[in-house]
Amino acid sequence: MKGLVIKNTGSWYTVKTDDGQLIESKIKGNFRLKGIRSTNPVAVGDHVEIITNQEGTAFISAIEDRRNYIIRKSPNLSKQSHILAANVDQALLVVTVNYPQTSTTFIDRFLASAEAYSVPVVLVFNKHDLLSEEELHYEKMMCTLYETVGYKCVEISAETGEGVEQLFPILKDKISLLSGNSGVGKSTLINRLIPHASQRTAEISDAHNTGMHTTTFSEMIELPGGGYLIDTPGIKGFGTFDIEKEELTSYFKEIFHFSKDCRFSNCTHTHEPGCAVIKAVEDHFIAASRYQSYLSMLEDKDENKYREAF
Ligand SMILES: Nc1nc2c(ncn2[C@@H]2O[C@H](COP(=O)(O)OP(=O)(O)OP(=O)(O)O)[C@@H](O)[C@H]2O)c(=O)[nH]1
Ligand SMILES: [Mg+2]
Ligand SMILES: [Zn+2]
Repeated sequence: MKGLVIKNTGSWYTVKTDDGQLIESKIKGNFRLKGIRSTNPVAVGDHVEIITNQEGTAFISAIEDRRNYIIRKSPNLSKQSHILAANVDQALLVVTVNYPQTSTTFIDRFLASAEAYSVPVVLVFNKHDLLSEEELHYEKMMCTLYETVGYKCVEISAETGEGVEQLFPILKDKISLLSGNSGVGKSTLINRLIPHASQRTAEISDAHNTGMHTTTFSEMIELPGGGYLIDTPGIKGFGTFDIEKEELTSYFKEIFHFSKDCRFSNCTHTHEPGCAVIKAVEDHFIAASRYQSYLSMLEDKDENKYREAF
């Protein structure tokens, strides 16, 4: 039987079969994936083949080739990685101008790594209801900046439901990864989109203006209008450790655009004469915050800190 892995808790995988059954499955003992050294060879979003047994559970016997997958390096085992999700159509990055404040560096690093994985990103500005006039103005400016670069932005309040309907056509029939710092309202948004999901949400801690991690396993949640949302614990971005320094330019869309006019083809846009990127920053065609994020990623590479970027 064929199915889609929609949940992973420890060694158990919940597989939704093509005829709509949910079957708890395990990986066969000797099951290995070619070329990937991972702590979990199967991930949510994988299309698998299963063999059922008398107890009503099943073994996963084969896995279909992935269109893409998102990995995170295991914190302990340096050579191994953890697959967070496979076959992702897009990522929804939930950000907040305040409560807690999401930094532009965080957003830009996430966007750059998503570019590296060819995963389109939609920026979801949440907690609209909490913002002051000034913060709303800042939110608008951020939206304009990122729309100009080429990312779709929506402004919502997951708590009140304001603006959430803009997400329906975006999410329809797609597998969407939900990301964002802890406390920005990912679980609240899921509850809003899927009334019966009953995601646990956390009270934000006033003292630090940050939330607590309350989501502890990978799960795909089926949307009433078709499609799935993946709410994965603690994703701060994609695994970026295999981005080459020379490639970094191409992961910042507007920097890449201007870099074609740099005098040197291997220009790093830091000090070179005739650099069209630096000129574009000076002329305000490229936002200073974006350029700073680019420089900070480049610096991490220099110091070989890149592996810990997220
Ligand atoms: N006022 C307001 N509060 C919100 C909104 N969205 C979420 N919250 C609150 O913010 C807090 C954190 O929300 P969660 O949904 O738990 O955040 P999360 O992103 O799932 O956090 P983690 O699971 O830790 O990653 C909760 O107290 C929510 O009620 C919003 O749009 N407006
Ligand atoms: Mg949560
Ligand atoms: Zn340059």
